[in-house]
Amino acid sequence: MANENRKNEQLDTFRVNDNGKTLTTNQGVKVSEDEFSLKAGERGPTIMEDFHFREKMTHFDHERIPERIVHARGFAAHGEFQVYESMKEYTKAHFLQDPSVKTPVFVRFSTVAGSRGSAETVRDARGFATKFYTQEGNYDLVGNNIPVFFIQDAIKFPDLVHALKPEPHNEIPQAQSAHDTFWDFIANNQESAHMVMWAMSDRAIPRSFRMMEGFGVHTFRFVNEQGKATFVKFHWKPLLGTHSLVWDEAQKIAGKDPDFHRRDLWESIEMGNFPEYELGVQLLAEEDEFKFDFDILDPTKLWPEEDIPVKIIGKMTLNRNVDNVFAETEQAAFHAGQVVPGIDFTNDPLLQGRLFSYTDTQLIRLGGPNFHELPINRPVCPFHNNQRDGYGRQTINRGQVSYHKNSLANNTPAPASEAEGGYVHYQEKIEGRKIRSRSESFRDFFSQATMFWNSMSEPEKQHIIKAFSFELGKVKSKSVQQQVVDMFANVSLELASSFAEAIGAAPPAGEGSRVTKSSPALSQLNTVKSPITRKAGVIIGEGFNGSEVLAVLNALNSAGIQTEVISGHLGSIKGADDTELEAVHTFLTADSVLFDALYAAGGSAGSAESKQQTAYFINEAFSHYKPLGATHEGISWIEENQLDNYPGVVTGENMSQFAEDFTEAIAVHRHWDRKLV
Ligand code: HDD
Repeated sequence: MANENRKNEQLDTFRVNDNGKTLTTNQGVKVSEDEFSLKAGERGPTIMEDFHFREKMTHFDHERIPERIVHARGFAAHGEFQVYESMKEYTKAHFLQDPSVKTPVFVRFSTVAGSRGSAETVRDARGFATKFYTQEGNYDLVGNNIPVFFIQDAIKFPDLVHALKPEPHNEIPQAQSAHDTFWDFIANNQESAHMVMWAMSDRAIPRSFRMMEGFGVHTFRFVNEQGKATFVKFHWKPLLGTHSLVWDEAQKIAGKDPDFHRRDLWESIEMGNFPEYELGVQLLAEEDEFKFDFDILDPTKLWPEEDIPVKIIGKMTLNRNVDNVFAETEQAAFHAGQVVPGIDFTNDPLLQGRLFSYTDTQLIRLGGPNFHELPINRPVCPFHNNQRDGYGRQTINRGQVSYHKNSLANNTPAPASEAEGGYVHYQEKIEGRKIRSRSESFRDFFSQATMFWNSMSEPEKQHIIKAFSFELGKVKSKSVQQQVVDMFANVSLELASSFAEAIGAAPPAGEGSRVTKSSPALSQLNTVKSPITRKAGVIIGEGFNGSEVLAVLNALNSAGIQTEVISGHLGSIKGADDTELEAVHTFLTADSVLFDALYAAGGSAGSAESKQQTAYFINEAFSHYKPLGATHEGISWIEENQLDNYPGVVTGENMSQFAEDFTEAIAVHRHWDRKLV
């Protein structure tokens, strides 16, 4: 049976609309006055018996809860998941059996380092946490947009996070890794090399939550009805492709619109442009566990897609925004250990530690053991056990019995056998001594970091060099800088020498890497290119060529491109033929960094200030390698700035041809072959 609406139906029982209602206290007593506290005389002191004042103030005083220790800044949406074909051969997980079953999902995207109010376009990994409300209970796939992690053992997680977060003596810098303690940690924990390469790449500055991949990171297990296990790695692949900002742009957006990513997600869903991601799995037979030159339990390693292909097995569509960010997004409690029958863990020492940490953190963050009763966290299937009481308990468990085994309630609630759907842990044979150490098979810290470097296109390599140069340029300790230079010589001499020079460090001491392997799937140059949902700013002045510009806008809109008009003032801008376009931005309220492309549509160039602003907008967009289009008087705006004749700069006299060429240029995303002078 499809359960597509179950979560929504369940949430509906908790939804309240206060609009048009009478104001009451939390006890339901109607309130007669909400502006003045009860006083002894008009100019006298407030009186204790003012229960409305006391309740209102007490509630307010307690409105904040601790933010997440990591991933504090996040945004979420509801949706649904459907498998394309039954995965019965590999897993008995119910939600992966039947293509007609729609499983409700809730996905929270996040940055890692920043506080709850920090900017969203910072250089950082992005969290990609999915809660599947399956008929067999909640399954959480708590992943990132980077397929590997900084450390191999969870016991180092507090150290990593302490080093990454603002430094404790002055709480600087916010939401950034560009400081001494982070890089000191990296240089002294060299297993981090591979993830650092990703973090310094374009992956760490995504264009949109809708345009980034997601990864479960760890190796998990699928288990089928026959009890046979298969190793599995999970991937989310965005249908719009994987695209990034450029660093200068990302930093500017952080100031111009710190909510850039949530606004993008919110608006896309409101407009019906539902973000879609395909679920992919890499499958590995148990007998092949030791066939690789890395340990498949090591979370600093990925499985190259060219060696172990990603099998696409289903699709997730995010189609509904939350009603209330605190109630849903903030109170959502994800846990890497929340699995359903058919999905099991491996001995990855990072995963094992996560299995403890997530429940523990919710206890402090959500104030006690009943966080599973919060509407967003409730499973859509029934749940029964002997757990009782605790802060904020909502369930009214009836009856006398709250223990197992019992006779007074016929020994219920009773455990289910495996055949009845009871979760039975995979019976892996384990032998070993208790020992605090790391397997030798986890020792190679650099080969895959080099593979990542080898897989990058030239512009991507340049971005990585610049990112290292920026980050280490902010580090004050010369010793730390040098340690990092020497460390990354193990990845690539070219890389380490380039940023050593940029930061004034000594050339690297190492010999470089002999690894020649590359994995084309890692380069974003090979991603899906699409104009759909891209945002083009249309710079326009009074007296523009109405019918022709409208024809261009219509053609762009039909290709899926959103257009928003920017002009010297808000409101109606009149064309020469009395056509009107609504300017929704001025040069003051918008900025080129907030658009994927600019179209200089002509009309009067306006005041000297407007002319200057137009030049600023198009030059900035150009320097961020963005597509520029121009028709009519707009062509001269481009020419005056000597930006014509560059790749991705499209000018045209024939409107339909122009619209077609400009759409193509927008689909390319960024024109790296535009050599900047
Ligand atoms: Fe974690 C939150 C992803 C390692 C401990 N983690 C958190 C979130 C994501 C991840 C997406 C935010 C969930 C949400 O939106 O509410 N974490 C990862 C990935 C990891 C990883 C992909 C490595 C593969 N995490 C990791 C380790 C530990 C933690 C090794 C500790 C042993 N993570 C936490 C946490 C958080 C968390 C402290 C903070 C808030 C929360 O759990 O609910 O428990």
